[in-house]
Amino acid sequence: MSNASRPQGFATRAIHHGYDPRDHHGALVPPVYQTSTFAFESAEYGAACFAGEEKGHFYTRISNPTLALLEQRMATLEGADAAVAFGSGMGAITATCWTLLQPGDELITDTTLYGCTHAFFMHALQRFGIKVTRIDMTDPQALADAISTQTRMVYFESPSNPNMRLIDIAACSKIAHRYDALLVVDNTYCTPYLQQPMSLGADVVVHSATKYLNGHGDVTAGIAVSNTELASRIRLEGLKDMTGAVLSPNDANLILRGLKTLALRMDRHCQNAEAIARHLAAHPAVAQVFFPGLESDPFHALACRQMKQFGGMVAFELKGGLDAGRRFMNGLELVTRAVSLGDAESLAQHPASMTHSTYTPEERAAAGIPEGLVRLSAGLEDIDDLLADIDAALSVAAMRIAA
Ligand code: 7XF
Repeated sequence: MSNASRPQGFATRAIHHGYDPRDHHGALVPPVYQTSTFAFESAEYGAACFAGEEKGHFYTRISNPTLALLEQRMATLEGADAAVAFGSGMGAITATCWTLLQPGDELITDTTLYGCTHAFFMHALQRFGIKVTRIDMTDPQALADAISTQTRMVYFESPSNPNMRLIDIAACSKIAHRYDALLVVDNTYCTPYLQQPMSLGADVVVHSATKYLNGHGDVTAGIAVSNTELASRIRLEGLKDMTGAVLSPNDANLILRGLKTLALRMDRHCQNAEAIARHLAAHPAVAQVFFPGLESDPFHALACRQMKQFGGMVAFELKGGLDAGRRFMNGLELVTRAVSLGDAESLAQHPASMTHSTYTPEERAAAGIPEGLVRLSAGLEDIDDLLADIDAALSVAAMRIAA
């Protein structure tokens, strides 16, 4: 096979895809087109751009060469034709839903979602006449029972934020497509390095690129990946007219930089998370660990089928519940108390009072999010330092239980 026709691997495409230095004065790193608007060579050319007859860039809210490079790279990494970049994950999610749903449609979703996605579905979409049905999608039969011709979209995260439930993407896509509903999967926790939902039948994959894709905690961004027709609609309706949630070219450049090390970073995130999960599972102060890499986890078999590795996120509950969880968090010195995830720094947060405070306590209970749950994003530090910090915080939490 010639070099040109040989398919390139994930890491190679994450570094090179869509860019040739020969087209840019030999610059190794793609230039950043930090511009809001673009000069038209004639009035007629400008009019043709607006009419969609010319493919040129004309305003950054619609397209920009730096954003286009990020979009091409994410499309190839997810195994899709096209992508649309956004200024946040919520920008990508809201623009996708506003574009693809209309009043009278039904959206079926899992009981567990990131808190603001949950709030958007329950409080915004419902206000505009879209019926939102929440079911336990870890059982695909529940989707088969709930779906109808009114259902236009099936939406879930796998693993879910924060309680690490896994959903069978291939099984749900078959059920959704029987009813011509679109399947949208939030792949933030996995990134395409660990899981490629398009290959399992998803129609749209959304991301908070704020997390692993950027990986350095200095950008908010989002991306929606799909076929060309859906991407064009999401760009021209959801991005251009409905949300205006455009990404800054400088921030797109930082994500392009982050993608170059995505494969390396994910390997280390996954190794550290697994070591932390096993350590917690063996600790007497810990009541329950949520991590699909543990053989005892109810989602272990599906994780082995659906994910390349088990991810960088761990959630757990201490025997002393909420109070012990708070003491644990306050006892941490190396692990940072912060929301967000996927950064070099390990982060710990309390879903019930932070990322998932948009749920009512009843909704959290129904979703299987314990009030005392602590969520850890395993960073890239030396594992011995992380385990020492976690152990010290666990003894702070346990000592007070004993007292
Ligand atoms: O708009 P953002 O870039 O913050 O992304 C929203 C989002 C979408 N999907 C998932 C699975 C997410 O986790 C997020 C953001 N989650 C952060 C967290 O859970 O820590 C947000 C902090 S409040």
